[in-house]
Amino acid sequence: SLTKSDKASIANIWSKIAPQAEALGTETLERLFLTFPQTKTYFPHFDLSPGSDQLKAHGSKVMGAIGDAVKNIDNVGSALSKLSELHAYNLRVDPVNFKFLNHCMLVTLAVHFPNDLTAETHAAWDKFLALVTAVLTEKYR
Ligand code: ZNH
Repeated sequence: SLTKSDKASIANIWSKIAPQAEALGTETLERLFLTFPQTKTYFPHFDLSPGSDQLKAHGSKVMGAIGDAVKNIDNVGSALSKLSELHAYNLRVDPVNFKFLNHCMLVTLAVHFPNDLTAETHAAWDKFLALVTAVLTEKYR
């Protein structure tokens, strides 16, 4: 689970993401679709060309949910419970894809905040994304 210092570094990195959440969310998705093209099958209704309006809107939503999780770090389960239902019952995203998304988000953060992504911060953010994933995939059956 997250230590006090994990939570502090997660909040610190989030304060740097927040002003450019849409751009970083969009870059995360661009990396996801390029590196793990099978993830595109969930978005047949989207224009997935880099920088498309739909990609930006979705990047912004995904980062927004990450922000909600950061702000409710001791209660991510209830903060994201609606989203958890959506992913389990409606979207039925294979949980393996969350690992791919988390990886692409970490790469994006490392590229934009190289000085902040120490080994410790990296580990903290990785644990945090695993927690978000656990919440978003817990209702699957
Ligand atoms: Zn998801 C949707 C978040 C993962 C797929 N998402 C969504 C949304 C959000 C999210 C916020 C919106 C909702 C509403 O609108 O209400 N996700 C998220 C997060 C994560 C995720 C946070 C992690 C971390 N997803 C995911 C994955 C996938 C997905 C991995 C696959 C690949 N999502 C999805 C889809 C959708 C969503 C398909 C729908 C879209 C539209 O719009 O249509």
